[in-house]
Amino acid sequence: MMIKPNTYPKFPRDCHSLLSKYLTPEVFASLQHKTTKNGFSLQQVINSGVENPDSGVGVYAGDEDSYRVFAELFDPIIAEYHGFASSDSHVSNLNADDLDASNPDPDGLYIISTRIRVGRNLAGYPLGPAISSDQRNEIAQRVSQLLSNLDDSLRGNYYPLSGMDEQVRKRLVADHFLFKAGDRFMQAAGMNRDWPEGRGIYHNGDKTFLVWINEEDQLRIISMQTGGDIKQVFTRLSNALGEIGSKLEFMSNQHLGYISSCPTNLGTAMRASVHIKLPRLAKNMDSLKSITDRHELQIRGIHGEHSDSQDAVFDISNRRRLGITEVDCVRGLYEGIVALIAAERAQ
Ligand code: ADP
Ligand code: DAR
Repeated sequence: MMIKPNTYPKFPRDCHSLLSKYLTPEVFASLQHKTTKNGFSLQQVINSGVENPDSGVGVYAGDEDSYRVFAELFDPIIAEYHGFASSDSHVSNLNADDLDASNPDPDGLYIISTRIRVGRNLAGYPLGPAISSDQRNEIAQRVSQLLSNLDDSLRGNYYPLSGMDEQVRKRLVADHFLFKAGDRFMQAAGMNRDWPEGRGIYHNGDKTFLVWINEEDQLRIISMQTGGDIKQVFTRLSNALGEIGSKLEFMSNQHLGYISSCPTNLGTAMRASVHIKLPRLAKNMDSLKSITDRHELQIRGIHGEHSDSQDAVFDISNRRRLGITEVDCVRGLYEGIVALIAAERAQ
């Protein structure tokens, strides 16, 4: 269901989304009749946040042009979420040699697993909310073909979601390898169209290297393993990105770095996370949150976004992704985890 075009939306009083904060009547009047080169409208940009007033952000871009055409709305949202001004430029650094982050939990007392993912979209295509079924299928074919030629430790197979055995799918999701079905936020943004057609997962034999195709981004490139060897996870991802990035042109620009539909995933588009068991801090959430806030870390549940922690296991990850390099993202997670483990021991 789409909201009415050219009608200034009403947000409930308890709505705290960045959309509701920055879509003033003046911004709405200025943007309401504009469309991007792909015909993407303001109504499409804001639909998810209007239909889901519990959104944290509430907007999605339909293409790279959205960030230019609707800059009056996207820029203040990006500035508040990432602390990144419209005049700033993003710098990338995926050099693992620059990452000084040993395993913060060598005895394996706290960290269950480490996962680092980046989102990527292909230059020359619209983003998820505006892409056509044919374009989405073309991307799935091109990317799965490219992945089938990866060597050595990255070698694996592609598994389309269409036709996947339901028990296999549920197991992959339960074991944290596969994405859940598109949520209501993605639904309202137009990202679940034709689901599950054109979606799938590639993974190597031991599921330490995975690529999601056409979920929220066209690619989610993932390195993950049990334990806390953050540097090994980062090195695997960096090597894979070097190989894949030499064969595909990713959508990016100097200002916003790698382009994603959700503005929270711009820049590095990197989320570096650990699943960490903190039974003592779990009883003192104010203390836990003061540490994650200080280190600009985000707390998610063990099944990812919009899920709950279980048995004192938390998904802790970097919150900022833009105006910070990939090495900085991972270093920031490392420092935060060191602080959390010290606080857990001191409880
Ligand atoms: P994304 O990381 O792509 O933003 P989610 O937060 O929904 O998406 O997480 C996707 C999946 O990755 C979920 O099943 C989640 O449990 C899993 N996951 C995230 N971090 C880790 C981790 N450190 N170890 C194991 N699984 C993880
Ligand atoms: N539900 C949207 C998305 C926020 C960030 N998470 C993403 N992109 N998966 C919101 O505005 O809360």
